Amino acid sequence: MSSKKKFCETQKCLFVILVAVAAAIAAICVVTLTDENLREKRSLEPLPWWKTSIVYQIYPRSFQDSDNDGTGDLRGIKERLGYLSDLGVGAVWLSPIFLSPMRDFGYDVRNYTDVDPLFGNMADFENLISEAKDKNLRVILDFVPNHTSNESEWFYWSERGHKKYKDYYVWNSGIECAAGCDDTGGRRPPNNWLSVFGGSAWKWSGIRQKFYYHAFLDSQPDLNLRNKNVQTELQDVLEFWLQKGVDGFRADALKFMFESPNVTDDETGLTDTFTWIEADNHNLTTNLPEVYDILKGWRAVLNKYGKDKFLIAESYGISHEIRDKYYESGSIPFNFALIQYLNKSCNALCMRDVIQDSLGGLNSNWPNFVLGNHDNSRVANRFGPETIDAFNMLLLTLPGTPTSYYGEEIGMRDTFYTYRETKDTAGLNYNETQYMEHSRDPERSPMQWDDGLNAGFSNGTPWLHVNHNYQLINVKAQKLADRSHLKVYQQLAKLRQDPAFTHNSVQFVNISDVGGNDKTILAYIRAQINSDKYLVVMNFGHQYANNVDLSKGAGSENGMVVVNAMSAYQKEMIDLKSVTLSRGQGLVIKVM
Ligand SMILES: [Ca+2]
Ligand SMILES: [Ca+2]
Repeated sequence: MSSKKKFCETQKCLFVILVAVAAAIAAICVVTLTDENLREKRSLEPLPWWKTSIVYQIYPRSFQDSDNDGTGDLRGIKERLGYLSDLGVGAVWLSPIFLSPMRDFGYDVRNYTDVDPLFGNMADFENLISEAKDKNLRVILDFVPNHTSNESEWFYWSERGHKKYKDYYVWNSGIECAAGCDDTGGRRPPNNWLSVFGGSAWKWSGIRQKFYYHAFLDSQPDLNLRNKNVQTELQDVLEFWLQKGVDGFRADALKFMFESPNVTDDETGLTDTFTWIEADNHNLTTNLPEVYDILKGWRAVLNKYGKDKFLIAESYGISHEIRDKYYESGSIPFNFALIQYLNKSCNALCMRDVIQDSLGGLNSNWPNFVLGNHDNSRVANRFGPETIDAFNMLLLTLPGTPTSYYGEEIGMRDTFYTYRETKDTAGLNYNETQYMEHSRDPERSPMQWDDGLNAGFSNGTPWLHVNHNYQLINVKAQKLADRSHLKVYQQLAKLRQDPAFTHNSVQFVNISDVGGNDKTILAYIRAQINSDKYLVVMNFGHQYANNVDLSKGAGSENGMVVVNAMSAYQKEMIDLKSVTLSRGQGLVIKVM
């Protein structure tokens, strides 16, 4: 329009303004209410399952062996679904179960739509899904889109220049080399890009007479995600499993999806010792923005099967800006802050900063927290066994979706394996004095079910031996005990169904304001409108915390302990003006 109208001449316009003013007043009221009552407006809409469920990660090799070949399998998992249901988790995420030569234990997929015989067959998978549905458990699969195994049929044909497959991977002729390149056709890699596992990311193929790019092992060639056919193939994989009834996917290694098309550019500042989980400056090989369109495409596929399908993205070392783009593209980026930034020297104040930073700027985006996984030492080893309950309490009472790693509910420990016993390539890439720093076997030891042979994991010889502590630490013993890590976990899982916990905000209690030590005590309130109000308090210090006054933060002098990681106070009224906590003790208190 060329001519400007005078500001608001019509009745319709006045009406719009009135509505806008009313809406603004209403918004101010809601904000005030939130500030005053530490509570959020509750939606009447039922929440999607992933907002109310704990996700439980199973490492299938190590969970339950059903046929005594020493390796966990799908039938084994199916046998234990009752346990998971009793535990109170809502979803299980299975690390890869697809056909694989297992150089990287399934993260090297030979065929995305086949179950590896080690884990069973398709009928076993279908039975598992069906049984999980009966028990109201969701199943999430691992999706490895960045690379396949070099034994994949796609790679076989790509290496041979087949018309359809020749551009399925990232091939390059490299640069002519004056000397010392006899094994690589007289050529050298096109640039200095490094593999995550060390050394050049380019591997010469004598068959194709070209180099191929591999961000990880050289047996894991990167797919060429710029190829539309590859994009379609991956979407077809998602559809295949969605049709089988899965509830979502955990997408692996997304920051590596795209590489710069300008392969003659070197990356600057590379060293052999960089770590890929840090927010580093690999601008040519990580975090390229093309990944967002791929994610949007996957989200569209998932939505065809229901809006509540879950898509969580592995996302080590990304900025908040990139995190938000993952959200915008229809996925939830895994939040690894509790893994990356918490350590023994991170006190309660530091933990609070880490949590607040994670929640910072999320707005309506749904938070999530992860405390452990198949790539990191167990909680008992990272922070000390006396803190197991407090850490499970933290994970299960923070806002958002928690992901628990198998065995953490009973406080399993890392297991020592000699160099000869080591199976993980990441460890075997190093020598006998260095392997322990790199091997991920210790956190992958078999689940400890009971005090019988091999902890009830297998009647055969386990692929990794069980931890020697299994007679003390096992599910059966913890079920029988009056109080155990397992029982604390169960109580927390049940409690977090309460509306006080199923929203995305948290109010920290300022301990130093009331003369307490905020380097020792971490405390926060969880509540929303019309819900009960809970105070969560944990002692992460190295000694007793005596007579901490939590009444001001809680807005009351009285509370009732509903979960207690130690023996005192259980189901008892408590004077919030004087709370005493031993090292590692955590309490959830219903404020009265
Ligand atoms: Ca087996
Ligand atoms: Ca890639």
